[in-house]
Amino acid sequence: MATNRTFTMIKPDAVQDNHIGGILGMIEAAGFRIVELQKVQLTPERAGQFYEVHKERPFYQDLVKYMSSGPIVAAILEKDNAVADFRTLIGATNPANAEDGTIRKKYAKSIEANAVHGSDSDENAQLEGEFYFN
Ligand code: YYY
Ligand code: MG
Repeated sequence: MATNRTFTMIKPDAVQDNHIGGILGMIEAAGFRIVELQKVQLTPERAGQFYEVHKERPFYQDLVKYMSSGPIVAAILEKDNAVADFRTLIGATNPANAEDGTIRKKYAKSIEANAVHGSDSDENAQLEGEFYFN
């Protein structure tokens, strides 16, 4: 059964560029309820821990530096089929491949500064939510 919750972060560039409201607006307009919400600055250590699954990937060090470069907004979202529907709403990792109407198409600047995170499974949604909210 699909979970009814997922986890997201609005990444540093999008926060810096005043897109918190625009992105949360798209999320609510798509039928998600914001269950938890927090603006927070990650240390490099915390960012590294969050993305630990990618630590062998070539982009890991840059990603950790980027994600700790300014405040982010973390949120838990609720909707039927939340994980899959949210991945559809955010669009492809590389904004060059993101479809019209997606958050990344509208707000992402690059494959790294791609505006938002979205959990990729029910299990990760649970773990990532717990990383920020008890
Ligand atoms: O889940 P998603 O964010 O769409 O992509 P992942 O493959 O999980 O990668 C996590 C994060 O890493 C991505 O949002 C940007 C960054 N990244 C990158 O900087 N360069 C890549 N070639 C792939 C991913
Ligand atoms: Mg991912």
